[in-house]
Amino acid sequence: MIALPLIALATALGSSLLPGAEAHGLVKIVNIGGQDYPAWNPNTDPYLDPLPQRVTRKVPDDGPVIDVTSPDLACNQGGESGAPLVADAAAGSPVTFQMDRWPSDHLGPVFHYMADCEGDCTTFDATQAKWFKIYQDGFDGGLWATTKLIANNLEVTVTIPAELKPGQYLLRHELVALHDITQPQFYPACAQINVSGSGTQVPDPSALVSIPGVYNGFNWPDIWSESFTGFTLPAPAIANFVSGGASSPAPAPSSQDPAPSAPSTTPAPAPTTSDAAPAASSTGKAKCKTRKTKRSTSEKAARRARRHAAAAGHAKRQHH
Ligand SMILES: *[C@@H]1O[C@H](CO)[C@@H](O)[C@H](O)[C@H]1NC(C)=O
Ligand SMILES: [Cu+2]
Repeated sequence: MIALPLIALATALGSSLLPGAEAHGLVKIVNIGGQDYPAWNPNTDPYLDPLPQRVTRKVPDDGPVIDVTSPDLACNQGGESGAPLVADAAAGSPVTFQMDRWPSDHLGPVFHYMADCEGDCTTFDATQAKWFKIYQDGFDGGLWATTKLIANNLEVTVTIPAELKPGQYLLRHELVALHDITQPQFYPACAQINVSGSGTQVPDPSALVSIPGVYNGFNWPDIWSESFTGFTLPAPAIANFVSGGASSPAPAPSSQDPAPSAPSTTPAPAPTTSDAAPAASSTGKAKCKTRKTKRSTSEKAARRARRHAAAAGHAKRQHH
């Protein structure tokens, strides 16, 4: 009887001590144009010779980006420069991102953005991209998007806008974890896609945002607060498309400033005012930090978090 939990614990500890075993999550596979593409795996790919050719840009590890002003927010650390391959997909077709794992306590929204590479994605600097949002899922029916992702085989599917004009685009997948009320965590990853089709439209220039920039000043909620009832998604809204011709128009300069990160147009469904303003940090990458427990009602969650930390056996990463 007692053997089961012990075995479970031993297994968890054992696997976490293997090199590269981690406890947050990485994109494992991206299905683009009906084809599975393994994502860049920082635990194994860097050690292979020759280096594997991926359609996803590099990530250094499975940890979060925590500084919303860091260039790493675009496509993660190392993802500013291109991957060698671009995956073909038709406009209007689905793209599925599958994670290798995701901790159930890392609750938060899921976003997808795209950006025109203005030519060759393999040489395109992601920090210069003008992004438009094509997918967002926050908190609905008592469920966070990350919870739904876990229940959905660790997958989330987004559709390439059918009207989008052909060309090469970055598709940015992003999970945000809000379990640490002092510090939201961002997990971005970018795939390079060659969109085909007869579309002629471009995102409405007013929908274009810079990353970093998009979340500047956004007040992420205290999801553990008793008064937490809903989550107002950060701007921008899902992009509308307008006829835009053959060449990429220069993005309006006004889209560069962080203004779009104001709360979205919908009236706030009573978001909690978080008293834990995200502290600016000097580095983009961070370890998964301990969530501050400020209410006894959060004890259950805190215990969960401690279990998570114990199971993860983080010697170096100080997860929770
Ligand atoms: C992108 O797709 C178009 C249309 O299918 C094709 O002609 C072109 O060669 C592709 N480009 C790349 C870089 O794969
Ligand atoms: Cu984590």
